[in-house]
Amino acid sequence: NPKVAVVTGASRGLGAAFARVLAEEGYALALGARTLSDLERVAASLDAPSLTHPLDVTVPGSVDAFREVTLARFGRVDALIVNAGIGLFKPLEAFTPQEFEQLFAVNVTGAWLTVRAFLEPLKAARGLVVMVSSDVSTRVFPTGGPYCATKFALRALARTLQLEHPELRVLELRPGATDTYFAGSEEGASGKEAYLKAATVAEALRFALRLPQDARLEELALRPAALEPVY
Ligand code: NJP
Repeated sequence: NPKVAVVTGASRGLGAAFARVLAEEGYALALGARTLSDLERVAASLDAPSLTHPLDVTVPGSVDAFREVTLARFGRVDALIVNAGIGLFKPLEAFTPQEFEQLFAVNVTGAWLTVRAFLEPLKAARGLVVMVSSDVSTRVFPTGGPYCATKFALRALARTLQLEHPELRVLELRPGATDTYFAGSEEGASGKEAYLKAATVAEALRFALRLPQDARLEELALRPAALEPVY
């Protein structure tokens, strides 16, 4: 039986690129996002056994249903890619309470609900959990306050998960600016020529998958080589 990987936010952008690398590495795939038609297009482009299921990570029942169909089809989970996330950037006082809460609902609560749902099968497989955070999980910038706060929080969750479940391997994957549909953008839109390609970030996942299992790869940060470094 092939190893099984679960990817949230797999319908486009980084999640679709992670799915491609996982398929190439021989994993069967459970792909979730809200837009089923986009998910199905991704799945059809992959040479791997896969299931697609509508998933809203902010809704506990939706996350649990995704877990149930995954286990019913594949019976195990070896890797969980906690990738679904949104971005919104403006000065602190310009956020509405709804916008502020939605960022945390998807990026933080959604990540926690996802990990919680898949924890038992992951532990049984001594599996890999990849938390897709950001290069801004340890720094901030104007207009980025709420988004950075969600990624600081995700880093805290990743590390707590590792402490509480040492049989897992928890990787915090930290991409810098990447050319996706993030924050209302379009893949390939002008102005993002210097950004990382999603496929490049996915090579970091491939490295983590191939690394001998005596290592716990805790963190990987990537920044676009064409942009000035920032720390
Ligand atoms: O963004 P995008 P990325 N429940 O918009 C899904 C982080 N990151 O690939 O639900 C379930 O192309 C959405 O699908 P749909 C970022 O914070 C990025 O760049 O159908 N899924 C789509 O598949 C995020 O954690 C950059 O709308 C939900 C996917 O999420 C991760 O990378 C830099 C959902 C988003 O695809 C992937 O983002 C960085 C929900 N409630 C970190 N809401 C960057 N791009 O520059 C959305 O540091 N999705």
